[in-house]
Amino acid sequence: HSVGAPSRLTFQDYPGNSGQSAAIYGKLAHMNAKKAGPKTAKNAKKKRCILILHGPNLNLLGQREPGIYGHETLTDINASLASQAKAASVELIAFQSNHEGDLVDRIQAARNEGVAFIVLNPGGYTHTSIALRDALAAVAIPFVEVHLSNIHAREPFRRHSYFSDIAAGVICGLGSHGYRLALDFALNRIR
Ligand code: CA2
Repeated sequence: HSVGAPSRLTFQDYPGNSGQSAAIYGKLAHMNAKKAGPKTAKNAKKKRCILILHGPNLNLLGQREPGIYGHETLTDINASLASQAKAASVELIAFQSNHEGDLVDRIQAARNEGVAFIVLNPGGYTHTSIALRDALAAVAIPFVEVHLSNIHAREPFRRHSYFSDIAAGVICGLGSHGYRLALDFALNRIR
């Protein structure tokens, strides 16, 4: 990853349904195509992808406080998530920023990019950011909130999150495995 810059981890098209439902989908698509005429940009199937969003200081992973946050770097985690998404033929976008406004911009942009699901570790903004919460509520893209550490077993100020009540779910305390579980959930949800 690079701080402040999005990294496209995979570029594969979302394949849509598979097996029996693919056959049904194909048939319906064919019937609709007859009625609607040739495919236009408007009715073309939109690509769906998953956005992994990392908040402030998570660029330091693996370099400091391994006792709390583990030994893996953010690059390691993103690479692992990328291969997980690739195996499911889904495109993944990973973005980390130390700046609240950049994270808000990234969430707003997601609406126009076919992002179907967000996996979010808001970092320290978990406990402070109404702006990030408002952005997620505005785009109405479902998300899972992930924390490496168990925020309920630490200082009292970490117990409150501005995101948990509007999240599809919350995972905390499972280290980097939490991201993989969240992505697994997201991959199943958008199928
Ligand atoms: O446990 C988590 O994932 C947190 O979201 C991490 C945030 C913290 O403010 C939240 O309460 C819980 C902090 C991220 C800081 O990451 C560092 C990584 C390595 C070294 C120092 C900080």
